[in-house]
Amino acid sequence: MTTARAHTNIALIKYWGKLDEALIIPQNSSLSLTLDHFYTDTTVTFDENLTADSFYLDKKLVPRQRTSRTTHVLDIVRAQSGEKRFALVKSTNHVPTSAGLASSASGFAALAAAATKAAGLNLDGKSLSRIARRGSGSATRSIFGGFVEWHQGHSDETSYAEPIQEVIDWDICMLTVIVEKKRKKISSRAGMNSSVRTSPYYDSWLSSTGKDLTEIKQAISNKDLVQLGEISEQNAMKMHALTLSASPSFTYFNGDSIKIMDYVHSLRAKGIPCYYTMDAGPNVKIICRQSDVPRIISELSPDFSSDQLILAKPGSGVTYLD
Ligand code: 2P0
Repeated sequence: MTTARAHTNIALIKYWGKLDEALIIPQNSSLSLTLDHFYTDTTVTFDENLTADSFYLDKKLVPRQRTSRTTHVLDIVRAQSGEKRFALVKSTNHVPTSAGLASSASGFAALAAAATKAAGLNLDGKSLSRIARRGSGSATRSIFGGFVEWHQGHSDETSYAEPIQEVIDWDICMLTVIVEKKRKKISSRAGMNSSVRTSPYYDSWLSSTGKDLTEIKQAISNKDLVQLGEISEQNAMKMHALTLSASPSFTYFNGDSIKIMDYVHSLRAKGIPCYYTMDAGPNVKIICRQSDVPRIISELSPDFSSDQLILAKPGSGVTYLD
């Protein structure tokens, strides 16, 4: 029996589209910040008395038809380790599930870490990230803490994550504004597939994202919040332009998302460096200095209550709890 904890991550340079759907090889490299506040704890026990894998999420048994990705990752672990038994998997999510806060990232990273160790494997972070990737692309990056790059690669061996700056000794955080907790209407998987197939701007996205990645790594190395924020915000909006330009068009924004973007613009006009990013859901993450958070919260307070605002600081990579 092994328990692992993995934190979620938010991409600053987004992953949005697959080259290989089965192996989850992305169309571009991406880069994220792992966050301390949102995480998943997963316990895996291989047991000879089980006749199938069984998966409990937040103490509820998940129906078999919704566990195919979990079983897929367990099958990969069994093939690598020689473990023959089925597994009991118990996960507790400290992330609002499916609210665009990447619970699949922490979920599959924790599963990869717990299942490999329970099966007797002792893998390094790079190998663990490749297994997490097979469950969900964004999980690749949640194996490590701090700023993490997922190298696109072109095969299972070459598509993996690597830490860029694990210990962050400068002032950066994300203020998450929760405007919706419900399951999203269009999954990331379906949304990115549609964007790749139908957006006339997809090639431009790919060519400009490489430049964004190079420049943001420079900003991280210089500990330059302004440059990092500008690149992140623009990269996020380019990703969302792919959904708007898909056929049929769709969007993850809602009215509150736009309202928060307006607030961020006016805060910047008042001299506070803050920037927004969004994923496959309407919640907005504001990249800013922790020292500016009280001011930002007070500016947002006419429209957003304190229980909608969650401060997330840079988080650590996978850890084992036993
Ligand atoms: C990211 N997102 O880089 C991007 C930006 C959402 C927006 O990765 O199909 O759940 O399981 O590989 O990882 C969310 O997609 O998709 C995601 P799959 P995943 O974080």
